[in-house]
Amino acid sequence: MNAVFNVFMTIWEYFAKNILEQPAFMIGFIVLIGYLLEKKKWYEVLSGFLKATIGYFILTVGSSGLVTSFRPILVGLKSRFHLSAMVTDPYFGQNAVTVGIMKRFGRSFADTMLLLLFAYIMNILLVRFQKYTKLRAVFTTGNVQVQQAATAFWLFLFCFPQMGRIPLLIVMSIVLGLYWAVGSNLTVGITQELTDGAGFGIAHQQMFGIFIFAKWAEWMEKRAKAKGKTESKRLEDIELPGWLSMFNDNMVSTAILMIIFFGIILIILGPSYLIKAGFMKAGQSFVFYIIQTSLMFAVYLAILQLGVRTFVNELTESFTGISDRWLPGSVPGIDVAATLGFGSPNAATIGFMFGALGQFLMIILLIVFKSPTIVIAGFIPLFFDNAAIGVFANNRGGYKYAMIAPFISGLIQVGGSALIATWVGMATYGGYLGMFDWATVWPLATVIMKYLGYIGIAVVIIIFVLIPQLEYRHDPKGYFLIVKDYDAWKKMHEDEADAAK
Ligand code: ASC
Repeated sequence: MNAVFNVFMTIWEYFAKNILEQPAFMIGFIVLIGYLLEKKKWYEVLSGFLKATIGYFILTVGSSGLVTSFRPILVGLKSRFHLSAMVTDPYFGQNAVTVGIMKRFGRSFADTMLLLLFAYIMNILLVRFQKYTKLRAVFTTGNVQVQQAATAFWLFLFCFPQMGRIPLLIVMSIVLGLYWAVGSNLTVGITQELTDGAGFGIAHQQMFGIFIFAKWAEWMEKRAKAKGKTESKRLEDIELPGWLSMFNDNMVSTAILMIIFFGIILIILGPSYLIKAGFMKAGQSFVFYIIQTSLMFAVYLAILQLGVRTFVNELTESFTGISDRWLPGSVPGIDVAATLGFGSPNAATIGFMFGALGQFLMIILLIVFKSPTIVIAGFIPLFFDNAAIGVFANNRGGYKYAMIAPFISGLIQVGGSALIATWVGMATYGGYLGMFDWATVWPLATVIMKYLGYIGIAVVIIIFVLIPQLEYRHDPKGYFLIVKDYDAWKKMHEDEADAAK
């Protein structure tokens, strides 16, 4: 029995490490299976697999290029000024768990693979029994799930330090599995509208955040219109006149904004630090170093968007194979970076900038009010959360919300992360995940579980289970139609709007 289990686990670990935690292959294989189920010719299946995998890898080149170029610059502020501060970044957070969990709780977390297995089974079952659960999205970003499992492990141990290995694994599989399914499901409708029916949802770390800000922007704009105020145009509909017209071009506007933004940070760091820390070569012109570094932002953003364009069509076409046969009414949840290929490209840049303003303001407040934990803004939460929130808020409310929503998000990301990481003791180990949901939803769940104990676990589960039910109630006719047949949904929506006139 044990031997069978061991063989099974070896196979699963191979699969998890090489495919689940490599979303490019995960998406590639989903496309492959989808086309096989659609009985496409072998060469169409092969080219679909290759295009989807290559496209996703291109997206990764863009997103990891951004991270590896700009994360050290922000973290540089910490070493330049010898600050003892916590970096908000998923990888720093994972590292803090790995290092700190033994010291703090005397435990190590070796069950990641089992957790991934249970989570996938749970997610697929929740979608399979969609008639009851009303859940429509399957998470495919295993790399992110591993980071979240690490942080969740710490939060659960903080609430239930005595809980044994197996009960903890079970509770975590249920609660995390629900968070993945429910969070991803929340993004399905708004992502379908943003992408004009590309057929995916978001499987990442700010799903609740995106939903809340998207709905808030929409609601604010509706209210303003009802009061007869002038509408807040979408960024893509604004034509700037005269010299400002250069900002109509996404590459140009990104480049100029980033030269200002990173220019200021690089000047604060100063050439002698940059040379000592290995960023800049001795003898290199500081001015050209700033320009080149900042332009790379626009370069990586363009690569990221090319990646999205390369794989999205394959995914859209092939997934009907899977949803027709195995998982009716479902879509895959994918990396949030994919949404940056849609809507207004300028919204991503603006979201990032205003998110940074919010984060920096909150960091100043932490310093002024002598917070025990000072935060260094990590690049991943700063960019990926707020760029996406900017894109969605612009799409649903207009340009004003592409600025206000990320600004508020930035304040919350830093404030929420500082509070939770100080309280649960992660701040001591130098990092916290820092993404929007992990500065809001998860701290809230932690408070509930810490104070209500086992009843708290039940409360958290019930809240997660109820969310998709409420969403469904809100729009029973369109809820499944928007994934099953987007064009039909659009027509129904237009007819309803006409009838209301
Ligand atoms: C994350 C994380 C990354 C990035 C990437 C964005 O949360 O761990 O590597 O965001 O997924 O494309």
